[in-house]
Amino acid sequence: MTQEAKDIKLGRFLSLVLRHNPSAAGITLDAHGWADVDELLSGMRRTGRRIDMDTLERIVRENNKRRYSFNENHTKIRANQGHSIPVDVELKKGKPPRRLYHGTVERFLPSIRQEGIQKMGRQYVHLSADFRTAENVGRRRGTPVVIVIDAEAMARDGIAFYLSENGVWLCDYVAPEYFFDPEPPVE
Ligand code: HQG
Repeated sequence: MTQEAKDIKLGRFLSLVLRHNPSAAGITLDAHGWADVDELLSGMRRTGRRIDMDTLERIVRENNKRRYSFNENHTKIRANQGHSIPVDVELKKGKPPRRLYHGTVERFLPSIRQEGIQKMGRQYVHLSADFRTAENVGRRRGTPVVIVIDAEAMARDGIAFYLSENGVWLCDYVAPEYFFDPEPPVE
């Protein structure tokens, strides 16, 4: 396996540990989602994975979505967003762009049209600032469908938006009244 492929595999496990299930590496996160780096490395090694500080630094630096951050002296690490467990990653409130995009798949549309976009397993609904990114989010599950959202109207109505360290827009819920018509993927 190439180093890149190994890093991607380790990164997947890191996301599992830092967002959903820290006990998979036998560790805990603090209230702000931080894991102790030494504990994380030894916990990951206990599962049979080969990882050292240089590898972890490289994974964080080269991650395609900047999913993780270190604290200043690199003794702690956390995921920037995407958690299903209740941690407070101190997200900053922000004024969203006029439109935001949610990538999903056709089969969820009837329910989404009826109930709006729900957080499902995660702490927030995830929205993208551009169409292409949302398409890629949807593509994880099949042929993508992108819902275009009137974020300007939501903000005007007092709905709070947060911007994660890696540029994902988050909110609690998007009601169907804020949808423009879903658009097909761009060829
Ligand atoms: C759908 C990845 C039926 C929703 C991505 C989505 C993103 C509904 C799925 C981040 C629904 C939830 C998050 C409703 C929402 N009825 N289905 N009422 N409301 N859904 O994975 O947005 O690579 O929790 O459309 O790039 O897909 O992990 O959310 O399909 O940024 O860093 O329910 O995860 O980032 O799925 O993805 P998810 P998501 P990472």
